[in-house]
Amino acid sequence: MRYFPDNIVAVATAPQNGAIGIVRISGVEAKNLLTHVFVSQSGLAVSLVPGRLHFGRLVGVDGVVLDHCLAVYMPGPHTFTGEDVVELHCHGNLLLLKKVVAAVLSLPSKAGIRGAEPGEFTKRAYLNGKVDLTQAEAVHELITASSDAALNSSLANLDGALKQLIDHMRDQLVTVLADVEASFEFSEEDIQTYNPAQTLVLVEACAQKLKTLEAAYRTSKLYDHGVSVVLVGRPNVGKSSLLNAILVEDRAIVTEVPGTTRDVVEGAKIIDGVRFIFRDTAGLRPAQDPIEKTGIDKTNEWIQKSDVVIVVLDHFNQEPDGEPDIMLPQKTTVIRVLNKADVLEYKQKKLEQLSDSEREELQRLGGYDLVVSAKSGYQIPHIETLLKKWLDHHCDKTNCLHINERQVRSISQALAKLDLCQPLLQEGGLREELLAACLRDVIGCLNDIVGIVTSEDVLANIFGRFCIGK
Ligand SMILES: Nc1nc2c(ncn2[C@@H]2O[C@H](COP(=O)(O)OP(=O)(O)OP(=O)(O)O)[C@@H](O)[C@H]2O)c(=O)[nH]1
Ligand SMILES: [Mg+2]
Repeated sequence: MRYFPDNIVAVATAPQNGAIGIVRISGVEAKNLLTHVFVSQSGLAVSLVPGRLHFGRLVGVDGVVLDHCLAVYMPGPHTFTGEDVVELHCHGNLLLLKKVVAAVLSLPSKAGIRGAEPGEFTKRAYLNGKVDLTQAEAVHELITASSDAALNSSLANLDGALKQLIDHMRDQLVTVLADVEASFEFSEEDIQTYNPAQTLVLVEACAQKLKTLEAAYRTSKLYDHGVSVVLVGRPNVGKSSLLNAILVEDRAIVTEVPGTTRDVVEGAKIIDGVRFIFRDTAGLRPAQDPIEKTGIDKTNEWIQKSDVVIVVLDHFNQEPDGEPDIMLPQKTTVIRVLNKADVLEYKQKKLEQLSDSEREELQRLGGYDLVVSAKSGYQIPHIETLLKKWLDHHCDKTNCLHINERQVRSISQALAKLDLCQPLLQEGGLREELLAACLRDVIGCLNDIVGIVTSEDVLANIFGRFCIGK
């Protein structure tokens, strides 16, 4: 345990009015500070039982009652920060909570009391060895998760799943490194202190695990930022109508006038536990009007930035103006949707009335993925089905760990170093110094992930993103 000389205080709940607001104090004098502001209903000092919620009144230094509240005192080291912690469960008025914090800050304190910095409670938990860096980051990721999938993977990290995996890998590599380094001692004699074939198997197994974590990063990114889906096409094909049909709400303006949508209109929907962000855009056509031109520029930007592009068409076989000329990035998935199935005809039938085989024939001939009607709702759920398939293909749901950008940088560096180890082990013979150096680098990268030695800059960057009070 590290000793922090001062005490910190902050509102721990969201900065808005609510039923309950919590003020948290952590530090060596937490209990003492509490006894100065908290009295029983009758005005007497409360004898605090650790871990028990006590009902009483909060009083400022001038003796004025600030609130009726519940207070709990939790002695360290079995607390979140590892220090003595006090929580005041007040009425959730932000103005009131600020007064409570001000009252605590004005108390006499030998060690000093100050407002906590963003993420400082979690930083103390990390520095006191209560959590490793992956668990500390998981706290922030859990708070900001916007889908079930993001919640579950952050929770797995909070439980220590990533830490355990990295620790296990590192322990194995440390043992091998010790054996390889021992060979330096016996360089003159012909003694092999490690088994190159077995070491190679271990190195390959570690590389495989790290590759799985790299894949988990791509999945985590989708969980964190959502999947971006952009609706594009010529004006009037029904992009805005489709957006509204997918979201089941009147989100974008729909009119029969071509060029209605100028700006990007977006809305989100959770599909299979993941957040999809749908964006309706200005129709693509040669435009003179500067406002429409700017809108079309934005359409093209979103085509470049999105994971999935839904190209909407409203005439089969031949578009009157030719199909829109869309510059698609290489890896982007394109879904071609033929809209207005309620009015378009094929084989003298409305598209909605086609048999399955006729519809498949039409889709194949026109290269459409789907025939829909935004107006009647025909086949709209199938857009979700296609997006679920996309998700199955791009998300590794078997891997439930959350990997962030900082972690994946170290994972990739470790992988690059492991790649160097492999030929050294295969070729054999007198390359132990090089092998040991590579293994040391890999271990260093793994240490970075869990935060065994981490610079103050990196910590400031991680915890600076937290909210105050966490
Ligand atoms: N019959 C029929 N009409 C539709 C359908 N979808 C859209 N429309 C009509 O087509 C016209 C244009 O619809 P929008 O959704 O505004 O088209 P848009 O592609 O967003 O058009 P811009 O914003 O101008 O680019 C409106 O009159 C809609 O009512 C459909 O499935 N069937
Ligand atoms: Mg529109």
